[in-house]
Amino acid sequence: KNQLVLILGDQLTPAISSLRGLDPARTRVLMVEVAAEAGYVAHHRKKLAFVFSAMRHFAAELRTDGWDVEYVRLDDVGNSGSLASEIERFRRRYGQLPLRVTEAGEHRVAEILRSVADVTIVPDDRFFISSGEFAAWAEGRSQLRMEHFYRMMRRRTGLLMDGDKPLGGKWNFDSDNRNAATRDLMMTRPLQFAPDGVTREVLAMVTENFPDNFGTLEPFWFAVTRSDARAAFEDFVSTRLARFGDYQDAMLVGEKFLYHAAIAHYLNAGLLDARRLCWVVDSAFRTGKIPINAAEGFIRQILGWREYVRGIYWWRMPGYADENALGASRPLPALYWTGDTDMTCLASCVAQTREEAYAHHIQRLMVTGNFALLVGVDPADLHRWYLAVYADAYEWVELPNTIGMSQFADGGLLASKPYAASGAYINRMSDYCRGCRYDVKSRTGANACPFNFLYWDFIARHATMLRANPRMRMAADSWMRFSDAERKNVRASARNFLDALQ
Ligand code: FAD
Ligand code: DLZ
Ligand code: SF4
Repeated sequence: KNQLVLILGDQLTPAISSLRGLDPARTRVLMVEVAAEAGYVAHHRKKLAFVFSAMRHFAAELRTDGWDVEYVRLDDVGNSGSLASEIERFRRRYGQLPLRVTEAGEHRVAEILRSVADVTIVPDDRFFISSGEFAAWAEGRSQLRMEHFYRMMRRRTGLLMDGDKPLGGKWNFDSDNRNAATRDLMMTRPLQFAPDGVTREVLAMVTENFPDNFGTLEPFWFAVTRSDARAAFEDFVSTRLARFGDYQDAMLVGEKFLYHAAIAHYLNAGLLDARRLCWVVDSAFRTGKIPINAAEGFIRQILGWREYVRGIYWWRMPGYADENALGASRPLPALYWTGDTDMTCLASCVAQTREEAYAHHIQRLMVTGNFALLVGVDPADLHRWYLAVYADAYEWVELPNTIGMSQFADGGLLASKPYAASGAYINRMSDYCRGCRYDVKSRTGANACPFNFLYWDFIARHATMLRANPRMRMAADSWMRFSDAERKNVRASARNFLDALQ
């Protein structure tokens, strides 16, 4: 053997660039479960089980394909605990083979890999656009807008295009995606898979090694192989995708997945391929199986948002992680871990996060994210929470969503306005408020929905900055028109709530 290839836990595809063109007879593949990756945040226990089980299944897949895989388990005797030290240990045992690795998805790990001796780092071409091409697109623009990026990507790929025109006559059907769900709709759940022997071993290991981590481990139902992940996606396409567009922003108590795909953890780990997903959905529209708002809504999330946030991550790191344009400094309230609050919306989102390591986009953005924005949580603290609790969380995708989209901590680089909203938004899009002890229609006082006075308190705190933003000026001006007494009441309600919060 004359070549060593390291495959990371989110590079689980035989099409990974590090293996391309290599001869299995002359290559050793190394995969390592290490304490450092399992511990850089205290990951949800379902996420840990998913990553380790998917890694073990992928190692088996590679062996079946003829690769010689050295696989180090977390609890193996001698496991030295970090990526760099495991590479070194391998070389001590088997000789100084040159290392080849696909670039890491995270700045922290990229730095580690760069520091290894005799290493070749190859680009990760699982994405529609490289980080260099994104930077070239972004450089020199006075303002970045996802919509501009997205149209450029539609043209570039031909997805949902008819020549140079968007299929369906417009680029974006977002305004058709704002229906509130009702209980009489038929809900299906994501496809579930029973744990096999490998997964059961991993579950036992996670139980043993991570007793204090957040999150319910069982029932564990995630796909951990490429073929099961594909089956989960095909099931989404045939049972939920047609309604994905209509109900993308809806929330219902107890309905954790609605019409969402629940595939981001498969996609980010490498079990699914973004190009294939988009072309399957493109073809489902062209063959009349789904409406345009479903196809466009789904493709926009992957071709648009997913690629856009990745581009911003690599363009702005490492400084991006420390941005805090609104000067927010409150430590993350304990309720994010305990779910202990009378606010039904927040309690539901935290509870399902604990059970499933999943919440859909609007729950992340408009409930947990919105609340943190309004009460002024330190964005770095919140970032560590999102990175820990979701099975799909890797820094390249989580950080820009948290720092940029949700917290406006980059001052408007990624998003054109802060996603701040009062209880009226949550009431419109969900049935949370019906069972809540707070009154979503009241603005102040002990029974008022906290999102209401917290929203106006946020507007008041940042009024000068918000007046300069065309999309927020109206809200800032409305605040100015409140009577003195009402302003005092709002600020007192907020103060009382915030004093009790920690
Ligand atoms: P669906 O709603 O069915 O969407 C389909 C796919 O589109 C997703 O699987 C995902 O790959 C992609 N997608 C949708 N929205 C986004 C987005 N804003 N950015 C990137 N990709 C998107 N997504 C992650 O994959 N990992 C994260 O760590 C993550 N952290 C987030 C943190 C915050 C504060 C917010 C507001 C959003 C975050 N997202 C993250 C984006 C989004 O919430 C999830 O991708 C989505 O909820 C995953 O569920 P799904 O597969 O059912 O998605
Ligand atoms: C997320 C994760 C975890 C929990 N454990 C491992 C591991 O033990 N070994 C490994 O190679 N990768 C792991 N990963 C994924 C890495 O953290 C991921 O490669 C980086 O976040 C870079 O994207
Ligand atoms: Fe959430 Fe307010 Fe509705 Fe209660 S009333 S569920 S706190 S938005």
